[in-house]
Amino acid sequence: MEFITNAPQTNANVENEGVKNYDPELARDVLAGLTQTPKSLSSKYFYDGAGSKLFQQIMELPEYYPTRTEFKILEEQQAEIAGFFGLTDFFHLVELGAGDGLKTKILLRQLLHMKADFEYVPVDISGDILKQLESSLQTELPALRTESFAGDYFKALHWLQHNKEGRKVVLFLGSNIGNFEDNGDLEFLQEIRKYLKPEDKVLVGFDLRKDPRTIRQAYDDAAGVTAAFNLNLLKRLNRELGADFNLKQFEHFTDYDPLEGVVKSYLVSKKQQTVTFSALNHRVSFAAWEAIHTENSHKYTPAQIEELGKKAGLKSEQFFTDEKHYFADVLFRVM
Ligand code: AVI
Repeated sequence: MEFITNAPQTNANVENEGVKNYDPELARDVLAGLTQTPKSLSSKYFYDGAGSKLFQQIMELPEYYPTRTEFKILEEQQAEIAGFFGLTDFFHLVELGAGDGLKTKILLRQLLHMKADFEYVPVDISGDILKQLESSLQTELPALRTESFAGDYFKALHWLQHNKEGRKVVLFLGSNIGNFEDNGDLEFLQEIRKYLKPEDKVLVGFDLRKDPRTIRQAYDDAAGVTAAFNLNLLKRLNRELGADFNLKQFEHFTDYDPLEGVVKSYLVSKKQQTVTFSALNHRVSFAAWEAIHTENSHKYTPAQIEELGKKAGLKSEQFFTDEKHYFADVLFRVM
């Protein structure tokens, strides 16, 4: 049996020899994650071009209820939600992780209809997605004032601090808050809170606890799209770091723990194998059935949401939810 991690590699993988310029942050994170026990890879690396497309497909799956449910909440309660933003004076409507803005356009249309004085500031890690969003907004909502920011959330918050004076309403939709590790959800809200003033507001999407089977199915769909989404991470490492993961020798596994309220997703090695990262001169060994943790997806109780807000210095002002109480968009004000 062979247990090699981080061993220098002598024979370059010919197939991927071309990888010269790799993202050093990706390389550092991947090596750190795959040389620790248990192994892990960050879910933030899911979203390359193919991963973003697969996520779009996930959002349309019959089993994946969060997107549909949040869409309905926004559609049915748009006027009330917009009213809570406070429409008497100018504000920046900042959206962290704007993506294709499909859900947000419901609120944007409503705000324009209510003659609100605001500027929309979409933030996303992907500059390409922002360009597409900007051009669709130009055609669909030409009266909208927009300035976007491409970068990670923390850089965006820093940029906002120095470039967008005045009142802010921050949107963090889609239950992205559930994808942090450990106390990352609290730390993230605390970080947002640091940049806010007493008159500012935050609207956050939370996936709520429900029948554990409903939750489990949402992350293990019959068509295998979520499996492809998870496995695409290995494809990305093959392409960007010259790795030689054989995708047939890894499988998607996911489970929901109703006590913890977390869906945990893994890529499991089906046999004992060694993967070579030719661009990094590293090899990583996997035991048979060894798992790489790839994602957490937290589900919340209303009490947990209030407590989370309180710890971050945010008071929950209103829960906007659906009739089955599957999902909640929660409006917080600064305490
Ligand atoms: C982006 N995020 C909120 C999704 C979720 O539900 O945790 C990502 C996802 N992973 C598998 N399916 C969807």
